Amino acid sequence: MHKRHDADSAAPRAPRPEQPVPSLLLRQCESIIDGELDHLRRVFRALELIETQELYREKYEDFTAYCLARWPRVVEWGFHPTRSYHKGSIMNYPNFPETCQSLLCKYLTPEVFEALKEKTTPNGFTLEQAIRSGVENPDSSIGVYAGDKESYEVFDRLFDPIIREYHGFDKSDRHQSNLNPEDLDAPNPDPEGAYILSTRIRVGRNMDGMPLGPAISKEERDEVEARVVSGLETLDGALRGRYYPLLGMSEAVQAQLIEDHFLFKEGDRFLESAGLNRDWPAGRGIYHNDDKTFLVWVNEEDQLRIISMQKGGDIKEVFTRLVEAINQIETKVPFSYSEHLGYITSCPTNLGTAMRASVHIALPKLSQDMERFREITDRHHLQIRGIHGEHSESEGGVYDVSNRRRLGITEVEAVQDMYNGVVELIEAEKALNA
Ligand code: ADP
Ligand code: IOM
Repeated sequence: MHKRHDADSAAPRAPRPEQPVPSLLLRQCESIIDGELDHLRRVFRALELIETQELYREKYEDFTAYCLARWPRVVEWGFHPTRSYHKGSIMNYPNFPETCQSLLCKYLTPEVFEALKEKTTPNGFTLEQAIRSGVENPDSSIGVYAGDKESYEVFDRLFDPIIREYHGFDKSDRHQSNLNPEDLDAPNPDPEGAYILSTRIRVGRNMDGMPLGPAISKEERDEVEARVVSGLETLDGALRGRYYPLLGMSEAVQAQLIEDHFLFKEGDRFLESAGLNRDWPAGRGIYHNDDKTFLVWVNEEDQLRIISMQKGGDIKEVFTRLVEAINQIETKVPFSYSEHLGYITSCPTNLGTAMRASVHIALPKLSQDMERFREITDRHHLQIRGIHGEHSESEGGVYDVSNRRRLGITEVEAVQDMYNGVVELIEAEKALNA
């Protein structure tokens, strides 16, 4: 039951904010679910937060526009001037800051927004959920997530141009796969180990028939974990290992695994806004062999991240181990796949091969001329990251260089892109040292 509250009727049933809530704000608060104290508390917390900001007066036309752009979740909490609590159907067009460079800002035009704002997938995933990460984090590179396979069709007017720009892949194109290591031409580009510190190749996978991370329920996530772990426990040879759930892992062990680049970090704000950190840490964990050359992340951005990594630049050995792992795991766990989009992932950048092949490479001279560095990486369709993963910085002239495209090219081509670019980067660095 929905009921309107004013300051006096609401106050005795919830802790009073330290400052009185301005009447302007209260007038906006038309729908608070009756009898739900927690709900009411959250609304007041939001009011307090907003009250301290006062920024909306300068930048936003009205208070609602400000709230919707800044805290889309406020809407879920029942805070909206004209409509009752109804998850997902009440958004206004977000106010992106002028500095926003994400593909969401670029392609979520008011027309696309109007066409999609009331749509939901069969799992109940909404546009508001899909774009929340990019709205709350305007520094996202993409800013949009799928909650299920159907999101890519239901919200195609948003996803298609993003996919086209990121991967160079059109609606009429068809994805292709080649996981044959024999087709990869990649002799170690740095046998002396002067430049490449380590090589890592990963693929993302999600279980067929399950919602993706942003829309999955706790029960479903736990079921994914159980089914994946029971599959992993049958692996043998070099892939044999153990599963370490995050629940119960000591903080020290977790921190060391992250520091050593084996485990995903905690509290990522982009994933948080996408709904990917719900119920943390339950259902998450890492499987690895003794040498930590083969690892599987469970229920991070994707339900599985299958990873092969080792010190040095033997890219072919890393790829061969990964292919062996993928082939074994897919006989145990059915993966979500589409003829058009390849492997289905929660972020559109990972569709297709879902493969990111990277080296940690020391380029202290070349990186002093980032324009030249980028000219080489762009020509080979590569991306530059810092050494603690996406959204991190370089340290000591060491960078993470990886293939950027993943859809519409085969796995072999993705790794070949990385290899060819790395060879040229090493040549450029060598020339600067001569
Ligand atoms: P993903 O590749 O899974 O999308 P990130 O970019 O967040 O994710 O990287 C995950 C982790 O993998 C980070 O700790 C990062 O430093 C590490 N990593 C990536 N590439 C390499 C590499 N070539 N060698 C060692 N660690 C790497
Ligand atoms: N894959 C995802 N973490 N990323 C592209 C986030 C972003 O939009 O910046």
